Amino acid sequence: MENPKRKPPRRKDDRVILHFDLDCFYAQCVEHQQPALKALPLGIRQKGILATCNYVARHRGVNKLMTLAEAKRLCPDLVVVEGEDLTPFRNVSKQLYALLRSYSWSGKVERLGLDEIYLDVTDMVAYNVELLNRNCLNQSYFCLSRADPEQGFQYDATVFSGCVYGDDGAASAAQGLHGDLVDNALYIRLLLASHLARYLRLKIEEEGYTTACGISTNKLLAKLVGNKNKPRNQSTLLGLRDETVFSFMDSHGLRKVPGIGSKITRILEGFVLGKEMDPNIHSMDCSVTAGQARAHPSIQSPAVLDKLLGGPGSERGLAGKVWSLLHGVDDTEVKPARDVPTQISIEDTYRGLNEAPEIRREMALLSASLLRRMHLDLIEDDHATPAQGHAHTQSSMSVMVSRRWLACPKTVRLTTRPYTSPTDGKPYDWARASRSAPLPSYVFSFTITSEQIVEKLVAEILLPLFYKLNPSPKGWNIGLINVCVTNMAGGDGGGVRDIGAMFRRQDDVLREFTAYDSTASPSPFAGAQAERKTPLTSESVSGASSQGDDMELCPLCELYLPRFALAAHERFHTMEEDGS
Ligand code: TTP
Ligand code: MG
Repeated sequence: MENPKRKPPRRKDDRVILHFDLDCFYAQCVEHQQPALKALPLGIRQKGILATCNYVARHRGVNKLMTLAEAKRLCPDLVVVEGEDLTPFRNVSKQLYALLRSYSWSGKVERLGLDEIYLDVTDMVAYNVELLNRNCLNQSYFCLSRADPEQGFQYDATVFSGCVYGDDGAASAAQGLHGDLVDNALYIRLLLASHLARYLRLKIEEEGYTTACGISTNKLLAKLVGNKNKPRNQSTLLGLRDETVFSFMDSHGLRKVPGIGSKITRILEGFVLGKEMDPNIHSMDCSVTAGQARAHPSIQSPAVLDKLLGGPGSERGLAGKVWSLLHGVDDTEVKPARDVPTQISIEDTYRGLNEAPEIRREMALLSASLLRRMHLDLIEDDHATPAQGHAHTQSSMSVMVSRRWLACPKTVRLTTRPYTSPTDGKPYDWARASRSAPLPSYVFSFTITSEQIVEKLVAEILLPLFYKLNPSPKGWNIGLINVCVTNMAGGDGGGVRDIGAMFRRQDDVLREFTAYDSTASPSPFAGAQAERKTPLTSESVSGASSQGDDMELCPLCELYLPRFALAAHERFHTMEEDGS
């Protein structure tokens, strides 16, 4: 029974949200290239851990983020493929994002990391509810285009597609026994959405990839319910009553609720269990459920939560947000699709670089990767007669291909920090500092080679920035270098027509930024779309097994990982934040 004193936050159910999550994403990308691997246990390696593994391997006890040594012990015939270069994964991610986007009417299509996509399909579902013929539900037609009634698919509206989760007659709904529910507007909307989800999943399968999908009325619930049946399946949360949604939320471990991080988990766990939590126990192992926190007799309102979670430096409105999440309430919008990222960055970590030639070499490697990323994300190929003013054209057979920059970053920023060992007791981002400069226009040239661009960029821009950041002639002990391009021009869809003019204007207005020290930043990745380029050397791999206890805490999710694997893992978080 609900405590009569507590007033649950109001949940809005007027939207329909789909959440797609590609199955064992990196592994699927590799299998797509080499189909023979589908039948074998397959792991994708980044440094000494598995970024992911396919479901054949999972059935053999192998898991995501397992060390390679442990995975091999469990599954000696595991096929291991290198996954350091994210380019093929990014390409597939872009391809599938574009596919789903092409079906959206509202343009609300948001990427989370490389393999998750939210779609707000409220408008498409509402339109098709209007088209329903209640006398002939089993021969319904879902219209995918308002302009072209022939674009669509047939479906049986007497039954949900896929799994149905919840206790509002979910079992009967799954078998097509609607009863009176057929007159319930939310029920019908979710039912139609389940068919749309299936259709879209099949379209993704036509491209060669399988997904899990969650269907609900907000992002939180859609993501959580999608996890219920993986891989290659879908689940609808049929939450017609508050109690259904509460009991669904209650069953999740606190730390499994997106938006409830390790710090909040620890505080709530301590409060619910009435004891100080051991900071050495991992928050992922928290035994307290969302339900225990929600139903705790002393947690009656956001005001109580505020006393627990508030305090100096805490996020504004945090208690209200957590209170809402515990009740399955999440009003955040699915963000409209964006053609270009706001910034692109690439970084690597080192065990203390001290020599100028190594700094120059690493900067060249990072710059080359950055340039490749810029080409991938910011250049568009037009397979048509090129318009006047395009920077470069080339003819291939009779087809003219013109390339153009969709957007041009105007600023380059260099960030470094010294190497610290886990035993130093220094925070992860200790003494991280940055300097920026205008990005020179030759970076966008199609006429000089990438190697030439990289060489000029390092010599003329990055090294001078480096020496400003690290003026002492020796003892740099560099632990991280990050190169970032930002301040995008032309990302509004129109592209950049005249790069020369843009840079002439830019030279007039841009001056070099001053250095700043971002040690106070709570997250090393705040707002960045950083990619860690972690070249795998044989030393670092063989070092993996010998490092034994050299474990480090991920500052974001508090997973303990081998130190050598942390960079690859953090890169994953960065993508999660920015949908790179
Ligand atoms: P996930 O969606 O967490 O995993 P997955 O798609 O491999 O498996 P599932 O079927 O359970 O959804 O992450 C997506 C990709 O991100 C994954 O294929 C590999 C990569 N990744 C990392 O690089 N580092 C990490 O720490 C994690 C968790 C994932
Ligand atoms: Mg996935």
